[in-house]
Amino acid sequence: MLKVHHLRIGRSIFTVWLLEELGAPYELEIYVRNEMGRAPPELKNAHPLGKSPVIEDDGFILAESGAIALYLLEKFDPENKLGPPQGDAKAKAEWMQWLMYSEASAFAPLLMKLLLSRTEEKPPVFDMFATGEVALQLGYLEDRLSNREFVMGDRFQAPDIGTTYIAQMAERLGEIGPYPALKAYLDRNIARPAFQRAAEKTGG
Ligand SMILES: N[C@@H](CCC(=O)N[C@@H](CS)C(=O)NCC(=O)O)C(=O)O
Repeated sequence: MLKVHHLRIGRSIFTVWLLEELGAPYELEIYVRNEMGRAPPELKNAHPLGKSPVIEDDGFILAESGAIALYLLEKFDPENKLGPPQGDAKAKAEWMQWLMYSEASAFAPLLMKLLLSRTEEKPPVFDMFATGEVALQLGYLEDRLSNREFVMGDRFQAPDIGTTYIAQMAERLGEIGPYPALKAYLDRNIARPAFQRAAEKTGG
């Protein structure tokens, strides 16, 4: 059975959420962060980078949430309910852009904010960059969601999973206040039964 190596608390809950949305069978191996908030060394037994998510499917090992999402869709979504549009190159590329956006553009500024929140020192070069970039990324999402229920339109699809992760991180960092459409989107998505099951099974 497909195994997910899940590090609490972090983005691999979103791999589990996708599996729950797809109704796919899986088992979980759960790891706990150390006192510095880092992964324990045992996660390196699953993948040399020692980061999560990692999936293991009959000896096939895969890391990187976006690639994992595509693999799971290919394997468990034969009716293509949550996957990319087929046959239209532009529509598919736009869908892929949104699948990758959360990890590629949105995440780094939020991570920088998170790290800055853990230290007294706030070097202006980092602080100003993070503040400006967080506003840019969250403002972009706010615009996108101000007239759409989900990032691709009126239907929940796989790119919503990573985007919800960004919204959740923004909320944890106290940054979501100025973005009501993003906040409503977050609340709507985490109320989904599949997310609730993932949260319960992983412990967050
Ligand atoms: N780009 C990778 C990032 C993986 C990653 O950094 N995962 C974090 C969890 S949120 C992690 O394992 N951090 C633990 C550490 O770096 O010690 C992905 O999306 O899968």
